[in-house]
Amino acid sequence: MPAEPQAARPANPVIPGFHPDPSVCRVGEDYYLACSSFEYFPGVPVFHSRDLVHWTQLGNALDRPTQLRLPASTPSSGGIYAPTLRHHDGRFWLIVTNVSEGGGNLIVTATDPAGPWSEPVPVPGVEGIDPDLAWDEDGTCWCTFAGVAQVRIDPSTGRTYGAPHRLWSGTPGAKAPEAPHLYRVGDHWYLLIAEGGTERGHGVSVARGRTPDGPFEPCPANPIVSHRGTDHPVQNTGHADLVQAPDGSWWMLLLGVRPRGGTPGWHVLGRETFLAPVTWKDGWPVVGEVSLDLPALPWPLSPAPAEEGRDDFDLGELRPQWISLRDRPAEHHTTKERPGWLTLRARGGSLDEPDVVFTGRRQQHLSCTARTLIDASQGSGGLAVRLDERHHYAVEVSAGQVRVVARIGPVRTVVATRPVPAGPVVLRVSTGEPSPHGPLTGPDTVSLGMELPDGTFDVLAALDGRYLSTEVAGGFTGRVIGMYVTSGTVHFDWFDYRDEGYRCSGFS
Ligand code: 6LW
Repeated sequence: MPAEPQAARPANPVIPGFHPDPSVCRVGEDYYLACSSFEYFPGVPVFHSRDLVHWTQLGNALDRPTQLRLPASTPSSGGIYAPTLRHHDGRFWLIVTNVSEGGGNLIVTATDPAGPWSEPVPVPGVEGIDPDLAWDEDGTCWCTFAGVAQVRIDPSTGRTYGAPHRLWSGTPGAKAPEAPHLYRVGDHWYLLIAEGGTERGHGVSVARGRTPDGPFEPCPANPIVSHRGTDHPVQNTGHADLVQAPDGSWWMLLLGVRPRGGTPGWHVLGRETFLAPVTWKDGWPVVGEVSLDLPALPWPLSPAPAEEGRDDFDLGELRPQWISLRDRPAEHHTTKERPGWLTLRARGGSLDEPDVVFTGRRQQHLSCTARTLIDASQGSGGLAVRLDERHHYAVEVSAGQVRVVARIGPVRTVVATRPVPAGPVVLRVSTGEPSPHGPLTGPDTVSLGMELPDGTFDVLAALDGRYLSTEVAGGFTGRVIGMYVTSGTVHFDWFDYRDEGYRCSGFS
């Protein structure tokens, strides 16, 4: 058994793990936040907080096949990009892009952000990613999107009026002006954007104007956020949204990554959501440090939500943290067939294929342990650390054997095998610090194996974690640890995930 976890000290990132492109709004004392979800189903996790630090996932805005169909052609890092979440006229409005075949921009609404969310309203007149919705005093709604361009919209029908017009392309020479959000603050409209690309050059810039459709003058201090060219442990800072607290203070939620190891630094958890303080000077927002420590908060923190480390699959439904690849039909993923167990039934082959049946949770801590009790007497399957189809490590049970399989780019290999006696077995993966190796040190080590009857971890393989990092695999997601089936039917009695408590040691 792993050691009991220590109580986690609240810190940045406030929503760790692959939770990028945060969009936030406040209603009274309550904050709500939504993120991107790419090729996973359900899509668009929605969170609630009372203090901007502790966030609890309420659900997912796109949780029915009628709202989200991701065809098998959806590549990893395709699917659902960058939502904007707003509250207007007694309803929550969420606009988001589905970049997969037959997708496009769409709007869903809800009176309760925990759901149900409406069927999607398509927005064919907006062809860019990262759409934003903002209403002016007359009730006119403006949809602003990457580029940066804007068009007037009726968000209840998705109809747009006229052709989109270009608003601002950000700092001359900076690539990818995107992620616009438009706000009225005092006498000005502020257009906040990300630029420089979502990698190490990422940043946040701002412009202001007297009307929501421009013209806009850029802030002389742009970029107002960027860690480009620094050795700060939080990198790629950008794609931000602003929110004002009930006490009048302003805050930014934005994405950042935590690279580790030698050069060039590898981040393995995807892009995570950080909190930073905002003040105003001469009519411009000034952003405090985006760091691994929490900013000083002018209010007491609410109690930390209970950690849902262990799932016994006895709720009848899967908790909202569970995500599956592209869809989750009941014939292939169910907790009803064998109550108290998650049953996965194969429809495709290995983890290398897009139609593999896989259900997992985001790896949210730099160092963690995940365990599951598997009954593979009627099939083959296991426990995987997945970045995408081409980058994953797994410990798998099949025909009386347990084996560790590694897929790195075009190469797939069985790293180790062991006979196992008949009956259920506990599979285990854990991530920890790598052994120091100067500039060649990786971000972490991923150990995979099974538990012996006395609970000790029989490590079949300990593999360099860099191959399950964004810097190697590319893309927009992060690691997901989960259960999968490659043939027949496999049952999982429970899944247990623990933070092992390491903090970021930075990169060089
Ligand atoms: C998103 C863009 C970005 O649409 O990455 O970091 C893209 N910013 O704004 C995918 O998350």
